[in-house]
Amino acid sequence: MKLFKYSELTAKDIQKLVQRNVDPANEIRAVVEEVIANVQQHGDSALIDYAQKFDKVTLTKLFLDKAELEELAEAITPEQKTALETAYSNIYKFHQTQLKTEQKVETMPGVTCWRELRPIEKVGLYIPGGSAVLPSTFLMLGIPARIAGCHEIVVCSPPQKSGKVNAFIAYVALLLGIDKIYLVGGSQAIAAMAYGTESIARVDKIFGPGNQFVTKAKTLIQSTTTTAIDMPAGPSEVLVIADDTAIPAYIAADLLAQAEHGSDSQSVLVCTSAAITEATLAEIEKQLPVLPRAEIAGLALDNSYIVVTSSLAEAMDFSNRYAPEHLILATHSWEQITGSIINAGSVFLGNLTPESAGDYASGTNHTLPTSSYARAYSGVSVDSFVKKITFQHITREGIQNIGHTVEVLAEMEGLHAHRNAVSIRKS
Ligand code: HSO
Ligand code: ZN
Repeated sequence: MKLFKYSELTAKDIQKLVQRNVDPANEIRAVVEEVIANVQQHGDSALIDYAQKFDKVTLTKLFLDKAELEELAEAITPEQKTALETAYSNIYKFHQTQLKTEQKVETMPGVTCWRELRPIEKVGLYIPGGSAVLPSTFLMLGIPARIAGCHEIVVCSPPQKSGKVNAFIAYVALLLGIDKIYLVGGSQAIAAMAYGTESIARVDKIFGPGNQFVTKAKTLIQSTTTTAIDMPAGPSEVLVIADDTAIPAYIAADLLAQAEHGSDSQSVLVCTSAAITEATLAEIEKQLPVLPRAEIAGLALDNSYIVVTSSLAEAMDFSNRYAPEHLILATHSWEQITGSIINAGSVFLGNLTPESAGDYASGTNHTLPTSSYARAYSGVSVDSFVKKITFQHITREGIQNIGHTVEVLAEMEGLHAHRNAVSIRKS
């Protein structure tokens, strides 16, 4: 990991450090555009061809049904079952409180306005299955979709070598009451859910992380269809702020947990203590080589860095500029600095709160804005699966109260039909 001193960094250096995932794109874009066009033209048969080409499996049908999912789920151990169920229950509990009814507001006597939630009718969930299969992502997307009450939940996940999904994905489908999974991965899955094919329904909004091809497809279909997406997603990242009350072995473990996601992941340490920094580097040397994904994690660390600051305030300043997907405050003083967080996807407080807890089971969602999108985006929640529709009702008293104001404003804009729509009701 490269090491920088905050005091020696110019504004330009900082700008460079916090910049990531600059779209290398045109090659990826060309490939993805071709896939999208092909799926649009040839539907299911293109999907079967891509399963052969990219996933190296021959599919006789594009989906697994409930009986097949039940059979696959039998391979799961009681311990694994309990872990998935505990995660399910915590994530459900946390997300359920997000479904709030808002108060009606009487803005003037007789003029009442309010908002009501309605689920997005058809949603598409993309569950990645490349270098790591992520049943936890299925929980993180499926639970809020269920709580929101979405009518149709289309799930796509790439077929494994067996031509199926693994037992954990199958079990999560059953927990969620989802009885069909389409065996489609990559940008072709996004195209299928955005345009629809003979067997896959077009959806209103697509959710889920994925590789660069999936991400590119999500951004492309956004401008060519009326299907929305959850957020633009880049490689995963963590920023750890640490002081001399942090524990180097824990910091190293957190940085490595992030790094093992992919060689393009980024782990950043911003530390007020040179001694803790040094000890963390030594811990990384110790913990890295024994990881099964050491090679991937090592590559990610090459793309990662440490910034040494002279105070927690400076560290937070850097973090706010970076706008991390995950922010860990490895300090006893976390309560004093949470108020100064401006940009972050999800925050982990104190030495005993690892990101892994939130990745899997504490209750918060792990689908979060990356690549500094945390400046403007929130993570996935029940809100992401609903629309908020505004309503208003005006009484006879209300139209008298608001009428003149609207008439004057309509006059200002020279829109007389607007004025008349009020005047005609007032008299
Ligand atoms: N850290 C990832 C989520 C994840 N981690 C899934 C393990 N499995 C993005 O927040
Ligand atoms: Zn993770």
